[in-house]
This record gives sequence, structure tokens and C-alpha cells, in this order.
Amino acid sequence: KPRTCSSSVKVLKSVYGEVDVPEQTLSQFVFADAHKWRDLPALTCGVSGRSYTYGMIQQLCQRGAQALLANTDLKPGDRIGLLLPNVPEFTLAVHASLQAGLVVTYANPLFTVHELTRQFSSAKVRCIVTVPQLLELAQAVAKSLPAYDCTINVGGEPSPQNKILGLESLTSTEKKVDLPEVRSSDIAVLPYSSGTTGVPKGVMLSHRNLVVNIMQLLHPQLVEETDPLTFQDVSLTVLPFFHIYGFNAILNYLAKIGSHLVSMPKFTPQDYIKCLLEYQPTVLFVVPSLLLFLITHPEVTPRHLASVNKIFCGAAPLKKGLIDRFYEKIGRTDCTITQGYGMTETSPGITITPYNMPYSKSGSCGRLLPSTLARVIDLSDGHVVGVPNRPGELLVKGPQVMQGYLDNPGATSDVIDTHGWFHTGDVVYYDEDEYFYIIDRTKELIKVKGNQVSPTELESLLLEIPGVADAAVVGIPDSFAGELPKAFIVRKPGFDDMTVDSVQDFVTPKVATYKKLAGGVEFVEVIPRNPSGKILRNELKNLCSQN
Ligand code: 4UU
Repeated sequence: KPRTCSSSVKVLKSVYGEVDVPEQTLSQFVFADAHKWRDLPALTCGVSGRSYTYGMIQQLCQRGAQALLANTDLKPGDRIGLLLPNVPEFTLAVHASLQAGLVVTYANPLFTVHELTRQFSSAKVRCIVTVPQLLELAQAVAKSLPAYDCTINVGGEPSPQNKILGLESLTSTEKKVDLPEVRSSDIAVLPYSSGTTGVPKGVMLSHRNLVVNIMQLLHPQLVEETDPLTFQDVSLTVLPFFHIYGFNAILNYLAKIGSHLVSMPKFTPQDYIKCLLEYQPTVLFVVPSLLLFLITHPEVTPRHLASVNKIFCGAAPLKKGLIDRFYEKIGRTDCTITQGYGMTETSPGITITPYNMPYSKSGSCGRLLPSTLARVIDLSDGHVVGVPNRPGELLVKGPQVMQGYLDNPGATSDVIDTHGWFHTGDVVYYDEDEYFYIIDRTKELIKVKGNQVSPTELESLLLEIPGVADAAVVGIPDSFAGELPKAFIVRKPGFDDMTVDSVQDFVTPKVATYKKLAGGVEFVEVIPRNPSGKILRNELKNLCSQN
């Protein structure tokens, strides 16, 4: 450490060349053309029908930004935490905050007090934006945040004595406040990711990082090859805005092109099916588990999907078999399935599939986005592989790579080496035409339906159980969720009566639902570790596949 690799060897460059990047903040960039679709719907809540036009969003964001500076003690540079489900107001909270010069961190509203407190205290959050249903949770978290200022209740009542402000009253009038100058190099958001190891860390993404990644998707040649979305498309998503995919590749990207996004605060098969019929979306944003739902759910018929002509999938491996089954289900092939690959640390896009990708490459996650460089290094000796079809760890370089982990230079230098290469922790190979295939991970991350689960986080929780001497968590394959967390536990002498149920009962209330040990709990004699104490996770995974 810091990791490095020789710089004399083959580097893959994007076939699309470079992008020019405007020196704009995220809000300036995203709403630059909004006047063109001022009276068209931007965001609609598919369940309640609540809807905002582009004109309304722009006005409310500006008023919101002014009010944040006029009615609170928040100063530019302060951090604001979003604890919101997928509601249209998510955009208002984000862009009002950014225009006020604040830095935004967003969290999963399913998080427990414990999980939220960890993230929001790490990010030094001074204000939480939430909805009435989560107000109590937000206030419980706020109690342990030093220098906390106020809570903003979206769609709810203000309560001045508790320093709770209402979004609606804040944005009802214009205030005479000058908005600060924000530079494109300033940090815009702090999403949390466990990266290659350890617990979730704040990922510092600048305005420029986020703008660049949308520009990369809008590169003229790439747009031509990906069957572009336009302002006439209607997209349906249930994917979280509090994850980088929903945040930048869906919410901001669609706002940039003036598209109409129908979102859902929570997934239920009935609501999703209802939205398909009611809004007739032309585009669906999915993760593989949601595509599997569309394929297998008996109540989803070709008629429900008749309006859809584009599907965008990312965040977890999309196997060729699933693509074939989807086309079989809808009985036509004139619906493009685009796959994107990337990470929180890369804003998120790294590769994308063109719509004319040969069938033989089905399952590939596509080619490098413009202005993106890649190298694949051998897993055992770290040398650059330099030839097609040989697996290794993917390293990337590009303007979408994060500025580092918040307050954590050690973790940053673990993933960004001295030559500026970002080590993804994904095992990949590329073919003769420079199409990439993700085949495995070297990092500890577990992905449950596209959501990040950090094994370290669950292991530290397990070690809090009296009687647990050692613990390890690995992801085991699951046909629906992709992977599920499974725990291996060594009991202390005298604790032989510890049961699987008692472990589950301890963990379940302390974690968001998708982090539960749904892959099971197994008691073992010893956790296999290497001489430096690192858990040999593959040995545990192999143990599972033998059972
Ligand atoms: C196999 O999941 C993401 C980002 C998703 C995304 C969505 C739309 C990327 C590009 C895009 O256009 O971020 P994280 O940080 O939650 O998880 C990152 C990890 C990767 O390192 C990889 O292991 O998620 C996995 N991953 C994928 N794996 C992400 N996309 C893919 C994919 N195939 N297409």
C-alpha cells in the first residue's frame, strides 16, 4: 500500500473517444434545457398521482434553496441528509440543497436508527429532510447528531418548537436571498458504499463527476448506438433514488433530457402492474430481480408490457438466459435491453451496451463510456493481462471517478493507486471487440437485488452477541435476489445452546430488511483465515456449494 502497477502496458480506451464537459453545477446542467419542456410533466408518483412539471420543479428548487439559507442556520458547505422514499419531492430536496451550496447525503428509508446514525454522523449531517411517516425515526437519529439544526418535513406539518419546518411553507414564497456560487469541483453528494472492504464510507462525488457521467451517456455516437431516450418517453421506476443508479442514471439523466419519470415509493406487484397499465411507460429501469419478476409473475402479461420498447438494467449481473426469457415472455424482440455497469464510486457508469450489440455477446455489460480508460490485471501477480478473454481485476480511469472516501485517505489509497487507476474489485474480461463481461468480485461486497450489503457490517454486529467467538458473512447465490447474506459463527465454549433463531432474532431488528441473514446461519468450528487474519471467503462459499 498504496497499490500500484507498471504504467508501460496496454490501456484500453473507449471506442467513443472523449466528451467535452461544461463547467456547470449539477443543477445548472440538469435543468439547462428545462424551459423547452416547462409545462410537461417531469415527475409523477405512480401510486398517489402527485405530479410536477419541469416549470414547477425549477421554481420550487429555487425557492427551496433560498429558504434553506434564509430560514435555517445552514451555511454553504454544510451537509443535509435525505431520508425519503421514492417520492417526486426527492428531486426538490436534492436540487434545492445543491443550489444553496449544501452537500447532500441520502439514505435508505428502511434503515434502522443504528444504520442511519452511523451514516449521518459520519457525514456530519445538520438537517434531515423526511416525510411524516419517517419523522419519528429522523428525530431519533437527529438526537445523536452534534451541531444539528433542523428537520424538514415534506408533506407534513411544521413544528417550530421542535425545529421542524414544512417544505410546502418554505417554498410558498420567494425570498430575497442571494444563492452562493458553487463550483463544479465542489462536492455535491456523499452516497455511502462499502467499496472493496469494510463498512460503508462516504463517497465524495463532485458536481463535475455527476455531470460528466450524464455527458458520457449523451455522447453523440453513443446516443446513436444506444437507441436514445427523448422528452417524449415515459419511464417507470421503482429503483431507489437513494442509490447511485436511481440518483444519477435515472433521476438526473431523465431530467436532463426532459423525460417524464413515474416513480413508486415502494414495490408491490399490484402497484407495479397498475402503473404499467395506467402510465403506459415506454421505458423501464430495472435490476435483474425486477426483470425476473416481470418474466415470472403470472399477472404480468404481454399486454402489460405492450407500451415498453426500452429496458435499462444495471447494478447486478444480467445473464443471457434472462434476456432470452424476457423476449419469450413478451413474444417480440423489438424492445431493446440496455445493460449498464458501474459503481457508486464512478457516478456510476463505466460501460454500456449498444442496442445493435451482436446476439453472440448477449450478457456482456458493453463497452467503455467515452473518456474512460481501462486495464485488466492478473489476480495473482497484479500484472496487466493485456490480451482479450483473460480474466482479471478491472481498473478504470476517467472523469467520473470519485474524489475519494470522506475523511478516509487510507481507504481512498486502497482503491485509487499512485497512477490514478481506480481498482473496481470486479473480476472481468473483455473480448476482441472490447466488450466487457463481469464474472466475479474480489471485493467483499454482497449484492441483494442490486442493494449493497457489507459483510463487515454484519460481522461486527454478530460479534456483539454474547457467546460469539468469531463470525464471517458471505454472499450465497440466489436465483431471485442474486445473492443472500449467510453467516458462519464460531460459538464460545459454554454457548453450545446458541441457536440459529437466536442469532436471527438479534440481527433482524438491527438492520434494513434486505441485509437480513436470509441465506442462513451455520455454526462452525473455525473461520478460515489467511496468516494476516483476513477471512478466506471463497473457502466458505465453496463450503456452501458442497452442501
Ligand atoms: C454485474 O450498483 C451500482 C451501480 C449500478 C449502475 C447502474 C446503471 C451502474 C451503471 C449504470 O448505468 O453501484 P454499487 O456501488 O451499488 O455497486 C457496484 C457493484 C459493482 O462493482 C459490481 O460488482 O455492483 C456490481 N454491478 C454489476 N455487476 C454493477 N453493475 C453491474 C452489472 N453487472 N451490470
